[in-house]
Amino acid sequence: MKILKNYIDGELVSVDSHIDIFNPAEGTVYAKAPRSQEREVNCAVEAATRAFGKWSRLSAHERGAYLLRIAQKIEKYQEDLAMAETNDNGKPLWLSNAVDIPRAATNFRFFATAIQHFASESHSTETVTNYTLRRPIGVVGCISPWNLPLYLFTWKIAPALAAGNCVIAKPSEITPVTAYMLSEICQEVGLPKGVLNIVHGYGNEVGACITAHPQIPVISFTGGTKTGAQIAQTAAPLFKKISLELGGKNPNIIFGDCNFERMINETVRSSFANQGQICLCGSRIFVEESIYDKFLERFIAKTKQLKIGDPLEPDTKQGAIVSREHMQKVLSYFDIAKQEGGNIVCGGKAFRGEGRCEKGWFIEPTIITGLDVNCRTNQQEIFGPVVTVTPFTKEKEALEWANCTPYGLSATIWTENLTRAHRFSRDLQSGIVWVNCWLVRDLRTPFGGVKQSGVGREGGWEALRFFTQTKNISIYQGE
Ligand code: TXE
Repeated sequence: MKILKNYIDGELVSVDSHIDIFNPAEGTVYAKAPRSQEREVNCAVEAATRAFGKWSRLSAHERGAYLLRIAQKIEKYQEDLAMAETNDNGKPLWLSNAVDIPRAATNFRFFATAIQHFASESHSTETVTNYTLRRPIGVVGCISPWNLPLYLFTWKIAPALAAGNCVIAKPSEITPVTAYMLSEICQEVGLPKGVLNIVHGYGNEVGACITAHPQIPVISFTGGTKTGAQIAQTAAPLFKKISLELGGKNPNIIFGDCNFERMINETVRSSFANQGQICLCGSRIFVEESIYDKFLERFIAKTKQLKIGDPLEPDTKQGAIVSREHMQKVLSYFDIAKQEGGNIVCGGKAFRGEGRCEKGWFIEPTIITGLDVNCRTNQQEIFGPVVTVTPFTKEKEALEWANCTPYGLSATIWTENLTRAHRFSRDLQSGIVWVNCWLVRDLRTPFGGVKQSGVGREGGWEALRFFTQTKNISIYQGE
């Protein structure tokens, strides 16, 4: 059994108490992660504080060189990392190979080079020149979830390090293995000790300690909205800088004039990719009445073709759900939807795997119709392979329904009408809008949500601004 360790002050360190790590496709324990406490967080903060002086004074080029070496090693160990991600999370191996691990390497590569082009402003008058410094802040906390484990973990760590900070990072206790492998990679590339510290453990133990720690003035968090609210509550009186990337209940609005074939293929993906466990999945589908019947028929037929089961099989489209608890949460919504008057027209139950996957946690991709837009199923984040489909007749109605949840992370629109696409994009209450596409991610663009989907933006310059402190210097130069 693999026993993971913390990565503190450049060393891999054991603790006495452990958390069971499950392979969700088998439903069995296959690794153990440290159940760290305040003591480990304190050691990590001390190490990071010691490392900060030297690390923050390295040139952008020197820091970038370390990050590029990490990127190269992630690429070198791509196969092992992808296998580990799949065993930990349940996602299909081809998906880990195609998306999660390459993107983790790209995160390091992107910010290693971005920092070398990062500049600050200068504002001059005849008599005074202002210039603005953007300084590294110190020790920052990065807390990430289980749905895209190494991908989201490195999406925070890379810009934080590039900007010259030292990091205390906590991966999800549900999927910690690739974070552990990243600590081995950091040792291999000789990242100076204390620059990155990875402390494993439960959210309400290690996560809460990181959030409350007086020497961690910055917290970057991705996870559930409830947890985000707790973090904000702890961080606010300590005046910490926070970035919260939280839940979503994203609309997918389909007009009759769309490119149908392209839309239907992408809608299957935006509904069920990663078993629907992506904060950007379009879980509320609104379809113009004129194509509603045709859409539903094709959508159900295509969804039924998705092969569920062993994530290691190359033709599996739907792997396992990340944990038993999460599977039960998702399944509970099927009863809720029925009570709310919904019709389950596809899926709606757990799926039994075969062979080694007999005891795994699988759910059939599920489509529900006939629900009111304000019911729980349409308002709460389910975060599984579940979508609702609702017909609309007027554009105004579609917009109102798209905006009628407490969330506002992303939205997708399908139309060939350019003016409508612009008008809708402007009026949708969300941080990200995709028109005739989904999950196109350019790392230079700002990423984040409005309303209860979060605070702050990640990506590109936004991330580098977040992880730096501005200071304006005003110099009088004579009349
Ligand atoms: O997330 P949590 P969970 C949503 C999704 C899911 C729900 C709960 O709806 O069903 O959130 O998932 C750490 N202080 N998303 O329970 O608890 C925790 O250890 C500090 C949406 O996994 O928010 C983990 O590292 N940290 C989402 C991270 O926070 C705490 C992705 C996320 O865990 C903490 C995942 C605390 N008090 C779930 N409590 C998205 N939008 O991408 C927990 N953590």
